[in-house]
Amino acid sequence: MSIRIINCKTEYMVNPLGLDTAVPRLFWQLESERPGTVQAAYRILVGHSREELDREEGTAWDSGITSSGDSAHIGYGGKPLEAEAVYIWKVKVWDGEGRESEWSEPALWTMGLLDRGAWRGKWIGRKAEPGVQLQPPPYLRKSFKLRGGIRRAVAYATALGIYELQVNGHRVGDRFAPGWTDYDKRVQYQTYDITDLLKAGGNAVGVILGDGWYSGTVGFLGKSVYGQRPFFLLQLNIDYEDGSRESIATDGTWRTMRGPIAYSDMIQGEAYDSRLELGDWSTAEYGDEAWDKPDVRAGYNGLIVAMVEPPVRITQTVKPVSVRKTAAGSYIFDMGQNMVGWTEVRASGAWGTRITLSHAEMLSPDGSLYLDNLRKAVQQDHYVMNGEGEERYEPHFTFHGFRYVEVTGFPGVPGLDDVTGKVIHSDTPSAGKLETSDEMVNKLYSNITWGQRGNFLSVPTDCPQRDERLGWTGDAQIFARTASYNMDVSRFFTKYVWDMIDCQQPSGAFTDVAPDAGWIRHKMWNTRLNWFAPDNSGWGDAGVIIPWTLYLMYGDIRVLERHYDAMARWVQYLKQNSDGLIRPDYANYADWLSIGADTPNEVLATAYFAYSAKLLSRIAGVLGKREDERTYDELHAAVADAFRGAFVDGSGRIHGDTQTVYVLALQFGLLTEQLRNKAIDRLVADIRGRGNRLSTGFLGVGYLLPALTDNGHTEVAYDLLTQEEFPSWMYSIKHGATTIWERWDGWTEEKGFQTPSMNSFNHYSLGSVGEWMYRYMAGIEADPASPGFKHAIIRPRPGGRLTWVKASYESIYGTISTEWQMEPNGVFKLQVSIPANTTADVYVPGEAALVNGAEPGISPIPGGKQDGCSLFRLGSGRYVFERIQAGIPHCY
Ligand code: RAM
Repeated sequence: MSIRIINCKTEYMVNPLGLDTAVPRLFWQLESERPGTVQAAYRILVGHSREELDREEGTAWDSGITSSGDSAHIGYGGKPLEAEAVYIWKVKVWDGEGRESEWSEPALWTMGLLDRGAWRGKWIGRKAEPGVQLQPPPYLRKSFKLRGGIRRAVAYATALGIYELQVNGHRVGDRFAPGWTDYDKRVQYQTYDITDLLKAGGNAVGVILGDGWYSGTVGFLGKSVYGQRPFFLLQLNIDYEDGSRESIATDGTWRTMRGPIAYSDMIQGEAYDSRLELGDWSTAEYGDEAWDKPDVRAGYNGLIVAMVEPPVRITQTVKPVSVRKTAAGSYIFDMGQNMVGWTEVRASGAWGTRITLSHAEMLSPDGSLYLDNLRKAVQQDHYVMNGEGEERYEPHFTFHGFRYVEVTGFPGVPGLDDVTGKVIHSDTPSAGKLETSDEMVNKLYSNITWGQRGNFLSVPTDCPQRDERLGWTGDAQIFARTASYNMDVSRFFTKYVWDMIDCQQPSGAFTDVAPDAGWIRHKMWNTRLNWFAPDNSGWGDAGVIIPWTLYLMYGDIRVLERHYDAMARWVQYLKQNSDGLIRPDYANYADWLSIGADTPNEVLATAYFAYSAKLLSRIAGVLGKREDERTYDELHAAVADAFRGAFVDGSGRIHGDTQTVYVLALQFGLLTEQLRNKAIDRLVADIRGRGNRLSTGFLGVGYLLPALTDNGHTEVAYDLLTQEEFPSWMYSIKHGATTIWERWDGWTEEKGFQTPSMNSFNHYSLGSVGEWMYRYMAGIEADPASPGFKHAIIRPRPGGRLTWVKASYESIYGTISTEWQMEPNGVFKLQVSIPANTTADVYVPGEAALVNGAEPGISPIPGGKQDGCSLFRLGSGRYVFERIQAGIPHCY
């Protein structure tokens, strides 16, 4: 039985191009049938070619045989990395008994442009058409001749705006590049290897340039937040076999024209007239004599950094489930799923026929599209046909949140095949799977993941349909843990932390939305309306909670190191802006969208202050900053003390007396042992008193079920999970929800739709219960002492009406899975799989034994009985446990 090395990654990616970090981190996974496999040593070779590696040479780095169990986050330790160079690497390992693996398959990364001077091009765009509100996206092109013998051609591209790149008529790259950043501070560039698309002789590069977030509409913050119109920057470096180099870069010699797109705006939709198409405009043969000179921008003062976030892509297509003709003669398609992206329409018809596609999440009672909740967003795309055979159309720089599509002007009668939904989001690979014996719980899980798909688009947005779509930090933090079980969000959140840092205020305050995009200004203007809070508890705290989540889930220490000072500034700010460690009550989002329970702002704010201090202490500990660790731990204790003094009375009642105050006080360590018990009693009494209903909003909801389970009330947690009466998760499902709603009462039997000014049906925050489903129901828990699931805590909590649960999670070390069944005869079975080079503590309810698995005969660790569970300390392998003594139904 041998050890194999699989899934070699660099900076969390498979063969990434264009890195700009001086020390890329390497990852690999081990695979072995031998139970308890651990890595004892590794050797990494990094060179410039496969041949070199075949000779077992690492001209860039030979780590030598290094004693270490680490197989993730191994920092490159060789010669200084050179800009644009290709690095190929492989690794082999030795296990605890000295057995040697084969070399891994070679993996690679390339470096990008490392200094500003390497960008020799100019930012180019097209002058605005006078008097036109929504401008047509410019087309830009350049043709050029190349010699034969091209060895390698790499394009580095970015935009202030968003771009679609074409080379010799072929589309290159993904959607919505370069993504959303605070363009005043930084823009990301993308790297494309286009060697195969170029040829000796004539070549051409073409670009369609959209406004995107840069100059288009950003939520309700208006148009042109960062600039008036978009600009594009490209550096194409061509290396020949003979060692010479040629470069093509954007400059005044390019040509520009408007094309068939009249406008394409994220919030306003698109209009496209196919009669104005430009033909093969991105090929060398195209005659661009009639095209104009581009407009050259003076320069750009922000940073141009390599792409951190994963690209936005179409990840799947959706077919409509039904279509219905309306009285007005249009057709309404039901996609069967509230989704985000756009529709592609297929039609054959006469020249000049105008087809309009309108998108909405819901239908009004009369069966028409429910558009009121879109506010000022126009989720409409218009297409004018050219009449030449079968035509297909999909928009370019816009997206919509919808389940229903109304097609107006279709020539003839459209069939289900004439409309296709395209799902777009940041391509964060799926990481988790979860299935249970209960169909409604499965649907809830599906709704949670669709909410993530719909809202992780360059930044974590709050909603995808109305004129908002902003990176609300509070929403992001409460959902971050759920998100990272569902999908690999390592790079997505690494980038989002940059967004938060870029708009951290001089005071130290983290903002409510990131990128800020003018929200702070907007808010200050609203001060007149008494609406201004310089920070919002639970929102700003995302600046500490999200980096901590990246550490917990991926073992990422770099993010902690890099942003430590910023996090410390936030905690310092909280301290300075409090009175005797009690925070003011201005944080006016409170426990946003709670239902029938108002948590006082100052209670929430003080609780979150304590939590940020606590996490910062742990982060300081991870970074070896012992003094800070102690200081912030003491600060946490002092804030907790102040919290009790100000808000908790002798009977254990916490000011506000809401579920959220108890939940946060319990989970943030604010109570004494005695007060904990009282808080638990009050929490449970409140839930029971409401007929097993919750009342939590965004800030409390994520901690609600964990608080119950951590404190011996798993049954109450299950009662809430499967509650079908209003307000509850299942209430929305009973009424047809396919995504998580923004509000518990987004729609009710009594009142119908909630106020349209704020009623999204695709908002992930209340879906933060996904975290509990993985960590508690399925029992796959991270261990902060050995993060990234190097050591896992497996502790499933059976309960409620569920008879089985099956879950898996792709950790950076490999797949962890759990599967439990509660059989009618009371027998409880648990199957667990632990990846190589990791260990786990497995808690099985009651008196349990290993009945089958990697090493039969393994017994619970002596004295390992904990909280009514048998505890097994295990290495990698597959194991099956059974409770041998029936009658202890749950593990608390
Ligand atoms: C709304 C959104 C968002 C929330 C803020 C406070 O606009 O619902 O999710 O974070 O308000």
